[in-house]
Amino acid sequence: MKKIALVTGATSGIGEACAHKLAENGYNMIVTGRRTERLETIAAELRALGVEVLTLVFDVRDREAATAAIQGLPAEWQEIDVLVNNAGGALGLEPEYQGDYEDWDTMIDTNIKGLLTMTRLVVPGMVERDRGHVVNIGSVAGDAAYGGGNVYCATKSAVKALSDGLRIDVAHTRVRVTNIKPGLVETNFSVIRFHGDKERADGVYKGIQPLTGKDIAESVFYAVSAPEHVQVAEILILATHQASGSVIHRS
Ligand code: NDP
Ligand code: 8X3
Repeated sequence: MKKIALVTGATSGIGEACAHKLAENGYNMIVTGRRTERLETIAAELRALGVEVLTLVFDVRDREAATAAIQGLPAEWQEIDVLVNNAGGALGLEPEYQGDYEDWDTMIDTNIKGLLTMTRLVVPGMVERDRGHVVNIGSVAGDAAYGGGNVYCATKSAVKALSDGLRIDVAHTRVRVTNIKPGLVETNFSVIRFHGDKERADGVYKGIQPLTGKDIAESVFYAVSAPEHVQVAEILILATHQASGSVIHRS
């Protein structure tokens, strides 16, 4: 029987690449996001790889919708083997004393509370079955703050704490927990961070070859496909010429 993976935020960037990588390796896929049409396009691409695909359209901040989606899964989709908590992003790069309240709420509600909701909904089944893998997409931003990163960095520090906490809480089971911490990855991330300012977003990746969603999907799959007795706890993956969240050498 094929294994089942659920990727949140599979409509773009890292999540989309993870969905492809897992499908290429034979996982039946549950892909989620808020954009129905985009999700259907991706589902068709994944089906062409020979796997079954279920799309779930909901906002991870909407706990009721998330609960209805997961509790309403058809019987044959309920035994999720891999949960990739990827949905998230950054909004703004203002100093902490000038940040936007709404941006803060969106980041906290998505990156922390949305990830927690998905974990709370999916992991009990993994514990009961004594198997499963939770991959949280954290960030180098969770290791140390950088200028203007304040609240985003705090949410990714929280992802580290929640990954470590979950790993402790499931240590009596065969469930594994991995925190993937990417550096600069060229996706829609910066366009969203700068509220649609494409030129400013492009500037983030100037003078350095950034990572791609595919690069991150490779490390997700490395962790997921490790032998059963191996738990890859964390992977920090940076672009060459990037030394940390704030040290980037550009040419
Ligand atoms: P993208 O903007 O390309 O993708 C973000 C994905 O998250 C989309 O599929 C989007 O789907 C989904 N999403 C966002 N908010 C919600 C929500 N409220 N409910 C459901 N889905 C949501 O960015 P990335 O691929 O770069 O980001 C993916 C993850 O990787 C994020 O957690 C980000 O913090 C993290 N990351 C990114 C890095 C980078 O440099 N790009 C580096 C380190 C970590 P939709 O719009 O359809 O809802
Ligand atoms: C995304 C990477 O360094 O732009 O988490 O915050 S960074």
